[in-house]
Amino acid sequence: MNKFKDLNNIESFTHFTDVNISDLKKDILLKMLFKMILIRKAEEKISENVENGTIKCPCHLAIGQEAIAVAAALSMIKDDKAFGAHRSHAHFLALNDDTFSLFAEVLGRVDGCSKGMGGSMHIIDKSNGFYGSVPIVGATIPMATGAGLSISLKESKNLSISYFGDGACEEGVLHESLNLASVMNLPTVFICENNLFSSHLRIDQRQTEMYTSRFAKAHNIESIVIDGNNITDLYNFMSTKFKSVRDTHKPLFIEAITYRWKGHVGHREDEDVGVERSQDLRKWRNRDPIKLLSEELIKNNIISTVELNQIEKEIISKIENDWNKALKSEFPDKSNLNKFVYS
Ligand SMILES: Cc1ncc(C[n+]2csc(CCOP(=O)(O)OP(=O)(O)O)c2C)c(N)n1
Ligand SMILES: [Mg+2]
Repeated sequence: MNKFKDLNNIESFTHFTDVNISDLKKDILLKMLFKMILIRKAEEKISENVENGTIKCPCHLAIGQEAIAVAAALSMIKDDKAFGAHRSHAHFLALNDDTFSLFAEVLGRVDGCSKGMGGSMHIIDKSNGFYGSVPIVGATIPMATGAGLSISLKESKNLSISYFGDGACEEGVLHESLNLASVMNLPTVFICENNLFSSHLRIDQRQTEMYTSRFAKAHNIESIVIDGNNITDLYNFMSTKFKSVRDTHKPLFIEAITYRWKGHVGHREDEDVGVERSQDLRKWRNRDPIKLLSEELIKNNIISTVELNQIEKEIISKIENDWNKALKSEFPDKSNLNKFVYS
């Protein structure tokens, strides 16, 4: 059987669902909208400044994938701990809306969330539950699992989250972590953002089927395949299920199918050498998570087009202010070079 028969025909993806705002309060819907637009506009700003050379560090953008991080952040409570990877601006911003410290970090300035010593792939904000990102693919999966072990030993009602991509499922450490979490009943939520690509290789060039949740099944971990561009489905599932993970201390695997609009790294739409993405990209743009939610909000008179434009305007103005403020922040002193290195 060709397990990839759907891959070139996204209309036939069976997990696609319609955004459904019923049962959700206006304040949560507006938070979803605000956070997704903030992340989108912040990453567009970063993209622009990678292109013009102002940002020197490599930036992996998650434009198109915003719904997953926002739904998870809105389902988290105090002392839950999330761990990201190389593509984590959205995971960070969904928790803190702090475009200033993200911009300062990608610019390598002292006011950055990692004091300007890390750049785009080493971002952290423990005070808001983001326990850091690491560019080594798979590296934070055992850290999140370890955080799950710590929560379990303390018998606290919290959880840890590991964000990773479909490519990380090809690393042994994912399988070791799933096994440990399952055997030891750890409250860790494994969120696979399956964007069908790892660097320049599409999933059908690397794996024998499209869905990574089969790895959770192999370790007897409850799993779901979900529409990663549908914020209401993601939120309804996560907000309910996270509660039971905190209560039962059993792991959970969420496979959110999505698509990144940019190439693997940098500002271009398609840096995926040897892979033609333009057809797919056109279709995925129709499944823009922001468009899907805002259309539904307007249709149901939750907001008007004028109000939507106003929200966008306010976000753009915050981003311009924070960007200009970040540009004025100093570069770290050379004496910092070994200051944050431990051995
Ligand atoms: C251990 C390791 N191998 C290879 C790389 C190079 N690399 C960086 S990101 C990436 C792709 C990861 O793909 P995926 O996990 O699907 O995440 P995505 O980029 O799609 O968000 C690779 C191979 C790395 N950073 N670390
Ligand atoms: Mg991927």
